[in-house]
Amino acid sequence: GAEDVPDYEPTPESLNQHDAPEWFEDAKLGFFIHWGPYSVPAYAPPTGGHAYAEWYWPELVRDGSPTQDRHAEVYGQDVPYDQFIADWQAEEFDPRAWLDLFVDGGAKYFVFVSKHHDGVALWDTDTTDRDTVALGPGQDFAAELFEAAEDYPLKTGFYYSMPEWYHPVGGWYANGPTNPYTGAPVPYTGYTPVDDYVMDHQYPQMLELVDRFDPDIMWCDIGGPNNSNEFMAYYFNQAKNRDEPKEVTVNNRCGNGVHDFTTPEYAVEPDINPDKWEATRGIGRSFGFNAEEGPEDHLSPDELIDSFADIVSKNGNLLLNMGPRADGTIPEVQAERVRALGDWLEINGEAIYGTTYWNHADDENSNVPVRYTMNDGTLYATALEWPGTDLTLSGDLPLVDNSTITLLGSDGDALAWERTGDGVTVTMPDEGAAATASEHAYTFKIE
Ligand code: FUL
Repeated sequence: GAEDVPDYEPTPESLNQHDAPEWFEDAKLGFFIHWGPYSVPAYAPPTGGHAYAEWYWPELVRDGSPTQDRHAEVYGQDVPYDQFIADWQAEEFDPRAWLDLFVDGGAKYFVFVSKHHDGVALWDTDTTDRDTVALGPGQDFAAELFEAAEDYPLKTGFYYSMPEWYHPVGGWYANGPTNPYTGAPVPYTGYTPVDDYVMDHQYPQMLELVDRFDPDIMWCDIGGPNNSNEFMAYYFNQAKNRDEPKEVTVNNRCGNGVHDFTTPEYAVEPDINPDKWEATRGIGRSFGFNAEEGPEDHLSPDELIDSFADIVSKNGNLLLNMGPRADGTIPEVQAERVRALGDWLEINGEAIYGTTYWNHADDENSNVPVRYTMNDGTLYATALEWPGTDLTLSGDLPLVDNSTITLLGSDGDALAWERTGDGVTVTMPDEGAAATASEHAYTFKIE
């Protein structure tokens, strides 16, 4: 039991004994939410700037950027970034609508951006007035979301940006930006003076998130100066030493060289990586909502599902981001993609949740791209395209005489198969029968 495990010490050697929990390995899918003052302009240029709309502020103060020109036109050149905090009304914010969508999409967890690099905290922090309760929306979004989440079968997580771009002491680009037109310093609204960025601000904020909201995941970003050894020892030990212990987990961006899992961004591991990893990206090119993007900038359901099957076959999870509008609603193109994934998982989820990777992720012998997963004695082969009349698979499949191969979601009849040369040939059912089973990718259960 967990109580037999000695307490973690605040050293990388001790903290690296901690691993991604089984629930995280099994979960495979989480949704990420990037929502903040940057959701008000909801702008990133199609070219010539940062594709991430949540990077609006540094783009705004970058001389000659497309964001700067457009900002002057739409808002006026003297309007500082912080005006968007005041303008952010969040008038349609409904945590249950988000949580319902997470569940419909098949997620087992979510990660909520508690504070991005702009330094605006989305909870009622005691450390500063630069938060959404003292300013702008006047609401404690983290509290509302986490309270509502108690009624949902979802693990919970926080993203937390370790540095702040323009925090007056020891931020990332310390000493703040100036207005590019006038050279005047721009405000850091709500700033509460501190001596030591890490010990008076960052570390207390991270402890607040844990103590008030009890997240299952702490997803740091950027690293840099930190007190993460102390933080992680505290986080792991309080989870382990309570009456009903639970297992929490951390990513690899807390700045202390410790991780339970790594986090490739807009990237996927080329092959199986036994060290647990979680791919993250937006459905489009940005995390924060970018109103400039059209449907063609977003993953199609087919691309999304194929990529997800690929990730899981290589020991990854997918943390897929949604960027709500400033009012709190999730744009339909994003919701649609998420529901397509959920529909696919309704049929094919047994090849995903709770599985592990197999001997190889893909199949060099198959006639269409295939990805494998394993659960106890059952092997799953997911064909990313409809194979036609036959599906050919690798000769190393663990098939014995009475093994069966069935197509998930079909009528369940076992398909004829035979060993042929170097491989295995499976006779496909007719497309009509299978099309009712699933769309986008087709899972064969081999037992
Ligand atoms: C990055 C950030 O800079 C992006 O804005 C986003 O939050 C992504 C998940 O992490 O490092």
